[in-house]
Amino acid sequence: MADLKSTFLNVYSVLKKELLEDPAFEWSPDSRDWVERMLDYNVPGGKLNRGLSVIDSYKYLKEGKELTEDEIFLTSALGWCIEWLQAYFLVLDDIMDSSHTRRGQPCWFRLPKVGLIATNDGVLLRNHIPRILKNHFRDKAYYVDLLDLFNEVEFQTASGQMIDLITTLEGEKDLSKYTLSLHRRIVLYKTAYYSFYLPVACALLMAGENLDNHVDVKNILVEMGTYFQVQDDYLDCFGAPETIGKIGTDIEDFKCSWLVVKALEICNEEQKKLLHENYGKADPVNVAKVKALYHELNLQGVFADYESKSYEKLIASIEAHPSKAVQAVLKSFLAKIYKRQK
Ligand code: GPP
Ligand code: MG
Ligand code: MG
Ligand code: MG
Repeated sequence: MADLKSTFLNVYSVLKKELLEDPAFEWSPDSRDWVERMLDYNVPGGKLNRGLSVIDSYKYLKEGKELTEDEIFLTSALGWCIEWLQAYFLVLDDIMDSSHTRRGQPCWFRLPKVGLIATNDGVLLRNHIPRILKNHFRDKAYYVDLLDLFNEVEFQTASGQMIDLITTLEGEKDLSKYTLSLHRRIVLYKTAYYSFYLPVACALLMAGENLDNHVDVKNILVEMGTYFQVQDDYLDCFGAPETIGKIGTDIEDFKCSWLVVKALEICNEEQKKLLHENYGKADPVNVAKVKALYHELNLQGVFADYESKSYEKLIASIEAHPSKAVQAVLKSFLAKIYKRQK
């Protein structure tokens, strides 16, 4: 059997072909070329962890039973719906965050031919999800639940993104409101639901489960998602751009990042003054001063400590779960992200 990733990528080609022949639109060569280029640039180039997680989770839920061709195709299609959702979020997030690079290439909106057409491309990417679901899941008993799940999670993510953005302007750069509880609220909504809960919830629906019976799994997954976004915040400053594929902008953007929250918690008055004067400014001189302070405060050590404590807590809550299959899914996810460098 070809490896999972190449099977998954084959399904991408099938889904793309269907979208480029969508009968609800009169396609021209130009429009087809645009959408194809836009999809190839933005959808398949990431780590594909979220998408592949759907297949993995479903396998665990089937307790090792070999999946049928049909099950492999359907779990892959759901995985791709999450990758499409991610592409939609990232295309728009990069505009909102004034980012420069993503997945080792210029952000889509930075291409001279694209610019703000990228906003409409985001809308298209978002619309492709219900079209994929309609093409492949319309007859399933869980179709309505699937649509509802994607809608709920998208709403939570957009709401998280909203608080991520408005905290950077409200009260004109007031660092005193940047606390761990505000940070937690932002990352729970903007990242944890779509990145961690959604893949497993898709697999549970396909396995015929009622999501209301799996609140405990959801709670563990969103904890893991919170840890994942703390890593993202850490890598924004301390990661290698060649490895993470993007250049950090959190300091320039005055983001309520885990790093600035921790810095504020442990700094003295003089250091706090330096933060107030330099955080949230685009000038590289200001950014360098903030980074130097992060080093002085040993935020790398503080993060390493957070990382091992989070790991232990997560393992303990996973092991408290009654189902061995669920434990296996959750542990495999955690292993994929623990101490990640990208
Ligand atoms: C990640 O934040 C959050 C998202 C990508 C959700 C965006 C949601 C929208 C509704 C557009 P981030 O800005 O820290 O991610 P990155 O570091 O990858 O830019
Ligand atoms: Mg961003
Ligand atoms: Mg952002
Ligand atoms: Mg980030």
